[in-house]
Amino acid sequence: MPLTCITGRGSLYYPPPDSGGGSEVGSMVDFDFEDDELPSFFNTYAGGVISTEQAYSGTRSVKCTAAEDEANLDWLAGKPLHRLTQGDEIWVRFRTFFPTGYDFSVSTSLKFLRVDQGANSGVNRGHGAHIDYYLQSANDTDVGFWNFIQEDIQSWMFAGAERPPSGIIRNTWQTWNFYLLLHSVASSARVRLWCDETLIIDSNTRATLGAATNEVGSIADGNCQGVMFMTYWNGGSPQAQSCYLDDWAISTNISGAPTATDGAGNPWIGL
Ligand SMILES: [Ca+2]
Repeated sequence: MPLTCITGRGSLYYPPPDSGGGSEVGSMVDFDFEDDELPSFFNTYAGGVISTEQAYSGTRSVKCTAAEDEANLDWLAGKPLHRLTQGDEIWVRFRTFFPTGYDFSVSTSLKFLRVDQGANSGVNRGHGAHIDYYLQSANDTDVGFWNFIQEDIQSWMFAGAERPPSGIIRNTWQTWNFYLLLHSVASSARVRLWCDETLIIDSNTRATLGAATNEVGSIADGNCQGVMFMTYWNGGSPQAQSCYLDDWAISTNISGAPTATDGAGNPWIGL
């Protein structure tokens, strides 16, 4: 299997889906959103528009807008070229800009940084329950806390004051990295989340797959949702508002693990 990294940086290029015949090319994607249209990687939900209002790299980013009371955001989700199964790993990196006044108020949890996983056959292949970081207890001034849930298990990783601070700063570009080691046994799974250079969550207390045979689906799987930024706002956005995203990169163990490491030696895509 070739360990080819496909980069879409600065272009719309993204290879066609593999035929499932074992000739998968890599799933490394790296988008700086400097073109006129969203890359075709965002094949599940392409919500968002290219904007020059804010940028981390170059002069453009993706502007993601919620209307007041809008819950179903459908912002930026894409299916990888190949399926990921038990023992596989995925790294994601992107940058966000939440303007001054951005109101995170939500009825329960704001669903953030999601990956869809599910059964390995049928129309719902790779689609079943989400692997989620949720933002909780945030509002018009507070930036709240992170929590984690793999929805097949319905058990929060953190409770009450144990939840790690979100670290969100309004009106500032921030870089988020997350890592998942996919496994149905908690002690063999791993979840990590970084805000800029800070490792906020590092845990193997929750399984990341609902069953040993579950998969993160590929572009060949009709109902799977893939890797998502923000897709649903419980109770709806409290106001009409926009945020911005730039420099989205995804790598897997199949395309090749990132060679960069954080200060503790953990592989990550990096800043
Ligand atoms: Ca850019």
